[in-house]
Amino acid sequence: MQLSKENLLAFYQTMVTVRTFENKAAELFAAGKLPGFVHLYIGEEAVATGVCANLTAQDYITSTHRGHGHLIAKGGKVDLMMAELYGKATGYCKGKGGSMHIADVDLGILGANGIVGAGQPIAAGAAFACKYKGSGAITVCFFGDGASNRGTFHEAMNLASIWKLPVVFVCENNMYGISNCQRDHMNICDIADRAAAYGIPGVTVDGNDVVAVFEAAAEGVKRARSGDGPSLIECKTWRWRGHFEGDPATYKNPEEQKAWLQKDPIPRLAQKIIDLGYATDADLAQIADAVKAQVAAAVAFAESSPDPVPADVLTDVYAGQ
Ligand SMILES: Cc1ncc(C[n+]2csc(CCOP(=O)(O)OP(=O)(O)O)c2C)c(N)n1
Repeated sequence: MQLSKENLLAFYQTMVTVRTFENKAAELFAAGKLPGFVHLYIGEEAVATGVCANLTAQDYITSTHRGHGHLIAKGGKVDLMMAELYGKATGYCKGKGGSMHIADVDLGILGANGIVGAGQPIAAGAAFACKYKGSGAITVCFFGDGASNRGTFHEAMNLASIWKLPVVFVCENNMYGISNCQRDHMNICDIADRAAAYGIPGVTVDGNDVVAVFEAAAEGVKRARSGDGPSLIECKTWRWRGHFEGDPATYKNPEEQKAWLQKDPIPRLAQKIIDLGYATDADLAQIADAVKAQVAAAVAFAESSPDPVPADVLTDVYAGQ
């Protein structure tokens, strides 16, 4: 598939926004400015970007504890996200959620989630609602290799299959569940093979190639929209950072880490754009500068925002109701 100049430049902008937001979050966390845990998606940007480029505002996604990339790719606002990371009253969850609990239902973002695998049944439920209402919308469920070992995965895949639900399961196989390498936590190489157990298509793609991800997702989305039911896409990728900020990741093989850093999805896309004559280095630098300014503005917004007040501690939560 030959994607247009507009498509590829939009991919670039999204991937650079995710990377810039996350690099800034790493810096802020190290400076002690962000309360709570932060799990970064650096290196995995092509997955969220390629998948979400197939979605409309009406479609839904479920996310994970590593959700910033999914949220940005689905249209989440970086200033409200940054304020949430800071725990400020202007954040997406008014400062009560932090990095792992950002949602924007108006944008179809059903929530990042600190419980591994929790998004899978939520995605099946959202897809059931779409089918029941005949809305034409679909749901994408993002999850990791570790989460594909949970019962929620098998239950959601089975129900989605028998009910032909409009859902695309996207496994981001970054090869680690915390410090546990995929080689040690499952006896298969390709998680996409698990689709066969549910009678649905399963495909493995290079998760660091945004165009390959886009194309695989386009197939899954087409199938879901046309009423043929779910599919499973496994995107092989790599988490550059530790499991969470502060984790030195000493369990990773340094040679493997080095090899994956060479496969950085962003310069790879930049090279493609330049080779096709769609933009110059200077044009791409201009995009990166604009994104940097946007993220700097998000930090300024967060830093100048008020803290939540103690009187609001029980508002917008279910406690006591
Ligand atoms: C139900 C549940 N079990 C365990 C944990 C602790 N935990 C947090 S992240 C994680 C690993 C998740 O690995 P994976 O699904 O591959 O996602 P990745 O972190 O690689 O993106 C675990 C076990 C949890 N949060 N929820």
